[in-house]
Amino acid sequence: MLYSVRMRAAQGGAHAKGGKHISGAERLVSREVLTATVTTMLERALSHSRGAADFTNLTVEAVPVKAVQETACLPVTSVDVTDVTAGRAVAQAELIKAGVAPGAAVVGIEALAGLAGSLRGAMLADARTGARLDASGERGIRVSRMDIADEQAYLRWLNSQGYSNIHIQEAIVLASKVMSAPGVVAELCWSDDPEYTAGYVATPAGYTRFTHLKPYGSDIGGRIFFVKENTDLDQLVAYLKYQPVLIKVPAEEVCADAISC
Ligand code: PML
Ligand code: MG
Repeated sequence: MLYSVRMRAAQGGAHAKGGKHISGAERLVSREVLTATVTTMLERALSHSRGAADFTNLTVEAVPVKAVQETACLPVTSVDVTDVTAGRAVAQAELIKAGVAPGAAVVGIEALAGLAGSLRGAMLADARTGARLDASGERGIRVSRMDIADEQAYLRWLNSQGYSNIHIQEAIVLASKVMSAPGVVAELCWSDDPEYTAGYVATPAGYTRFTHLKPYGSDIGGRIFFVKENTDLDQLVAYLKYQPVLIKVPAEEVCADAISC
């Protein structure tokens, strides 16, 4: 048995009562690490750079191992850009390369940039027009029930590429699940953490990070998933929310030196 652990935290009351979204997290873990996972999530909600939560919802749900699908982790590339304008221009080009229509890429970037507050989940948009497809409003569609299959191997794999922060760790897992979903062409995301300016475009071919997609100090972030025409939206949303998925990193190189491996 595995356990889906989900946290969402807000300040000024519960999300449904107008509280400001502070933090959210998702894990899919074994019984051995369940208690520690819950504690870490609670601590995170209480000491977040977006503010201390006064409402935290923690859900723990058993998931039978036979229900879990596996999918490959996306390869990661980082692109240094000088500022937000340059970052958004290259992100737009990456979306178009993945099959998002040029106009739809512009509409999607504007939709994220025009948010009045952070989305807890993601917007779904038509990859031909950029028009929003879901009716989840300010909540967005929350991708849930996913984790990395082997955390230590994942951290080694990330570290070997110079990546160590929690934003990257979590975002690659989420994006890898999203790219395994039926009908998704690409994802655009930038962080809601005011101290974190990076964001990314994910496509089925990989996860490309841009060092500036949002101005420093802004606490408005979110995600938008561009979806192919004729996609069954109910099926897609059910997959994103409910299908348990574990992400597998590439097998490690065999290494003679056990210490550095
Ligand atoms: C978030 O955690 O708020 C989203 C993070 C997006 C960017 C992660 C990265 O640096 O690749
Ligand atoms: Mg965040």
